[in-house]
Amino acid sequence: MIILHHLNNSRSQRILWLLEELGADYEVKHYTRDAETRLAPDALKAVHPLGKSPVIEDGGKVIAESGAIIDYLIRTYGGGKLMPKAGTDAHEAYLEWLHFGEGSAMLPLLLAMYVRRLGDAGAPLWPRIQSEIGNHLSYMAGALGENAYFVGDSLTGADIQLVFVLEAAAVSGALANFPNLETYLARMQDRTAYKRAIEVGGDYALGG
Ligand SMILES: N[C@@H](CCC(=O)N[C@@H](CS)C(=O)NCC(=O)O)C(=O)O
Repeated sequence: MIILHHLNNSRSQRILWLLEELGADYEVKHYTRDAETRLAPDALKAVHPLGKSPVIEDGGKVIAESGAIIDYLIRTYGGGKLMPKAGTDAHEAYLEWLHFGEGSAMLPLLLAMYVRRLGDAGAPLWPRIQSEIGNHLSYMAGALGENAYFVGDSLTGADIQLVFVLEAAAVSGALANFPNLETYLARMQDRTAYKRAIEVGGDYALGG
């Protein structure tokens, strides 16, 4: 049985959504952020040395990093669904988006979250942070265009990885200039599996 170590209000919501899309059998172990520091409890370090979420356990394997978890779960339990066939151009695009979500897009969004706490001291950093957020969102908006999904004509793991990025961007109002991303996000959040995952995960301030 797959075990998901789930932290409230976190990227782990991606994995819950994916497990619901897959219709997989899974168990959730819930962890709650410290009310003041917003950090994960130490108990997560007993599962994986980084002490972050998401982490899954499956058949003796412990896997961290949402992109790696999405890739593993889809390859193992997807039965050909939720990713393009390996060896195709679409599969290369799929992998690129999976990595882009955490490797590029999240960095300026996280910087924004931290630099905001610096008040005036952070002022010199804002132009670069904002231009990078805009750069990533314009790239995503241009690639998505009027398509329903980021890759191909059905949901893939890339959409699951990227929706969290859009949710994080929406918090600061950064999506307002990108109506196609807003429409796409609302459509993804309206999926039955997404909504079921919210019920299972509990407290999730980023969703809708
Ligand atoms: N790149 C990792 C990031 C993991 C991560 O930073 N998770 C956050 C939650 S969104 C976390 O566990 N933070 C709590 C802490 O650092 O104490 C992934 O995509 O899984």
